[in-house]
Amino acid sequence: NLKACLFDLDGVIVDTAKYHYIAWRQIAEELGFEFTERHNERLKGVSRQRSLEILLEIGGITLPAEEMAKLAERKNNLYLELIRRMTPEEILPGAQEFLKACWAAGYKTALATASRNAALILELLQIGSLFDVVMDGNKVSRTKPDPEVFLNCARDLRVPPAACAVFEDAEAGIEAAVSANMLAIGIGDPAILHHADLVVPGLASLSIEILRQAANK
Ligand code: B16
Ligand code: MG
Repeated sequence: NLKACLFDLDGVIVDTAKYHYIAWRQIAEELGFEFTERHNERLKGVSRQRSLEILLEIGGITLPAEEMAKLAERKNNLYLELIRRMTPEEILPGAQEFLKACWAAGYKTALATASRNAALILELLQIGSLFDVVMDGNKVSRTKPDPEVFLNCARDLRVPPAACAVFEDAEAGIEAAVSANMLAIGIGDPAILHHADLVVPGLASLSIEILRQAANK
C-alpha cells in the first residue's frame, strides 16, 4: 500500500547534469585533459567528492587531499555561477504536474538527492513547497547505491520503506531503491535501469493510475 513518493533531483526534476558537465569540463581543461559527455555519465547521481575522484582517474592524475578540496570548491563555484540564472521553466516536463498529483492522491513526497545545493535549486525552481521532506547531500553520509538517503526519507515521513516509491534516473539510485525495499521507478533508458520495477522516459509519461498498477504487481 503506497504512502510516499521519493524523487531524485538531477535527471528527474531538473537537468542539472548539463551544468555539472560544463563545470567539470572546465576543471579538466585546466588540468590539461579532455572530459567528454560520455565520461560525464559516470558522475550522475554520485557525490561531488566521488565525482572529482572519478574525474582525476579519467585524467590519470593523483593529487594531495588539500589540492582536491580546492578543486572541488572551485568546481562548485563554477557550477553555482551557471545555475544562478535557472528558472522554473527548466523544471522537466511533467514533474510539477506529477508532484501535484501525488499531493492530490494523498501521498507524501520527498526529495532524495546527493546534491548539497538542493535547497538553492528548489528555491530557484520555486517548487520547495511541493516536498514534505528534503533529504540532500548535507544530511547523508553514504552515497547511492547505499540506501541511506531513501531510508532517511521514509523515517522522516514516518512511513515504512515498503510503502515508498522511488523515482530515479541513475543506475546507482535504482540499486539503492531496491536495497531499501522500495518500489523502483526508473526515469530514462530501460537498458541501463534494468533493475527497476518500471521504466518510463520521464514523469510526463506517468500517472497515479500507472504508479498504483506498478505498486500492486
Ligand atoms: P553537488 P542527484 C547529483 O544529483 C548529481 O547527479 C551528481 O552529478 C552530482 O555530483 C551530485 O548531485 C552532487 O551535487 O555538487 O551539487 O553537491 O542525481 O542525486 O539529484
Ligand atoms: Mg539523478
